[in-house]
Amino acid sequence: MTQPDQPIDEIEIGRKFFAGPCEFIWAANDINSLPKLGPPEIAFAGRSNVGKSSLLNALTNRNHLARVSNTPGRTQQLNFFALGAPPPDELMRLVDLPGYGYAAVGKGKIDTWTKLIHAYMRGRPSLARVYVLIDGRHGLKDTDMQMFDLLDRAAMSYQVVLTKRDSVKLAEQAERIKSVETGLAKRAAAFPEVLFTSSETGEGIEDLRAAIVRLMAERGHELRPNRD
Ligand SMILES: Nc1nc2c(ncn2[C@@H]2O[C@H](COP(=O)(O)OP(=O)(O)O)[C@@H](O)[C@H]2O)c(=O)[nH]1
Ligand SMILES: [Mg+2]
Repeated sequence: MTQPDQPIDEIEIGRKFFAGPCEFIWAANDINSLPKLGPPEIAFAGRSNVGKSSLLNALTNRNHLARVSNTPGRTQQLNFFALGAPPPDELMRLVDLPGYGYAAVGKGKIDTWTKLIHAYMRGRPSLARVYVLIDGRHGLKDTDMQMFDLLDRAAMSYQVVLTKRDSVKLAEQAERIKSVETGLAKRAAAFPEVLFTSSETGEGIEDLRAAIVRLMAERGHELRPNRD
């Protein structure tokens, strides 16, 4: 007999769900080329090189779902992935947002980026939450604050995930989480709890999956592809 309110159950549901079907379905270059509305969407944002592609791969247990690159600032599209069942019956979508804060793309491109992300967040009722990734080695940067401003303005629910935990000394990890939580304290749309993950070791990945399972359940959307 499972107990739906136990975190252990969410971790198990998350493990099964993210091991299930997952495929790339759509790339949008602008706000007019989004895919038709479907199941809930979870979007991932972060500065270029923060480890977003690596985290999407770790989350979904795939090696090449999202391209891991050493060349920041390349992807300027919104990439959509269908999970839980083959499309059009997918239970949830992941959305890989273009990276921000890469100076070399220039101001014109940054404005285009901001407009696109803002329009997507404002006009997408199926968007359940944005995960904002922050490099755990460096903590918050000005461009992250600008991202939070954008999310707060759009009244878009968001949660911070610190990345590259394997590269941060154990003694510094709690401090890093605390300083980010302090930075989020007065932000209306921010989820108060900060996660710390490593795509290299898998630390924190099951907590992120569980957080997504819980969020979906709160919206009345159970992620239970295989009941056994
Ligand atoms: N040590 C460590 N390096 C990571 C981790 N995640 C990503 N990286 C490295 O960070 C760089 C950027 O990763 P990528 O996933 O392409 O970042 P993106 O630009 O945000 O998509 C690559 O060299 C990755 O190998 C992690 O959890 N630990
Ligand atoms: Mg990437």
